[in-house]
Amino acid sequence: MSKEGLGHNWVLAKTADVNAIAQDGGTQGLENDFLKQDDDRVIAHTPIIGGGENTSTTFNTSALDAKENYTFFCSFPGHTFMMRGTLKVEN
Ligand SMILES: [Cu+2]
Repeated sequence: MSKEGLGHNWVLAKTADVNAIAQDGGTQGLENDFLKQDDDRVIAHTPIIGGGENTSTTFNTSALDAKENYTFFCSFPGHTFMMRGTLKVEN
């Protein structure tokens, strides 16, 4: 499906920040990738893409803390609770 109908992205944040980021982003629209612009809580994110599309993002893993809990998720409205996973940092 198109990104307008059923888009997805990949957003990385501290687990404790995920729900607030998703709530704030839900009203920001596709043009903002359903994220509040310049949200300091977002460590990395891709744009929203649709079926058959590819995207990527890069971020500095040395800034991540092994004692912190990180979650990656999709910020498209309604997806955040189903489309998520855990990022573990080991050093
Ligand atoms: Cu999604």
